[in-house]
Amino acid sequence: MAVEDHGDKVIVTLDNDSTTSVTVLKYGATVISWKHKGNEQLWVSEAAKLDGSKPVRGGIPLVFPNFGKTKEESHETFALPQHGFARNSTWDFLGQTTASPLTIQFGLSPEQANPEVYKLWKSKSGGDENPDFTLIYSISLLEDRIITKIEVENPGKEAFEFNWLFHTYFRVSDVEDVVVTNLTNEQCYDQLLKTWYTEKSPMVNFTEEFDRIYKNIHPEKLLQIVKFGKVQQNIQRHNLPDAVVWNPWIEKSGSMADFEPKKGYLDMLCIEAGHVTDYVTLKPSETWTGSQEVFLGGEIKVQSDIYS
Ligand code: TA6
Repeated sequence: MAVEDHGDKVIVTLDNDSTTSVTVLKYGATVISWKHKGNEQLWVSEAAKLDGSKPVRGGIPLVFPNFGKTKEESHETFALPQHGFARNSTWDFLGQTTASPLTIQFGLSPEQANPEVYKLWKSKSGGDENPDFTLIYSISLLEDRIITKIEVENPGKEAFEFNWLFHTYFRVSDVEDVVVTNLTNEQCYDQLLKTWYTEKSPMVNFTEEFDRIYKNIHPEKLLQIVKFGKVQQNIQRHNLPDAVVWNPWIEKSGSMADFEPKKGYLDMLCIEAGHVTDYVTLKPSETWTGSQEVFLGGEIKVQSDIYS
């Protein structure tokens, strides 16, 4: 059976390859496993809460309507917690939509949203109403890739603005042996140094805590995780101009109770495609779509100088 609903999660398996599968927890519509021929491509903490008590530490948590936490008191997302409420709400499983590619869908609207958190999202006009929204999340499983696509709709009477981000935790074997391509010459905000600068590394590497938001990366640029000259994962973005690259390293992972094992920082790397350096504004009856296509292997593509 290609698509199995297990109540709290949905498991999708390729008809012609039972070792390639994706598992999605309905809580947060969080992809918690993507196996390619039995090899797990995502990292999930051994202490991750999968019972809905807090956002999953790992897999592909979904960030909406705010990335991080704004300091702008007048902003309608000011009262929301870091990364919003999509990742800590239980989504509706809408079923399989297509067979080729094998695609399933999840939906979230005010009816399903975590009420304690959703109510903190104020309307742009300052009225008592919270913004009305509909999220349709599609996950496609193919031979050597997954595609995650989000549609954000505004069924309401007022415009609202939002960020979107796929907070993807990739599994890597020893992050110290890994580089990421095609971020050279991109503008980035260093969350640790609290400053903007131009990325100068031909291939970004990891030897300490790393938390950078890359802004408006040319859409043709493919972000690649490369180990010893071999491409592990490729992240192709569609309508997602920004990417956050994050590794908590020793101290930060040590401070997170749900980050286990503590050496796990060596086995993970977040490459997070999104629209986070400014807000998308959605007028009534408009729809916005963003997606990432993550595929394995292939050649190293050095695109740094082509698009700068
Ligand atoms: O995506 C990077 C980041 O914003 C980091 O600054 C770190 O806070 C990470 O997200 C995890 O956030 P969380 O709320 O899941 O602990």
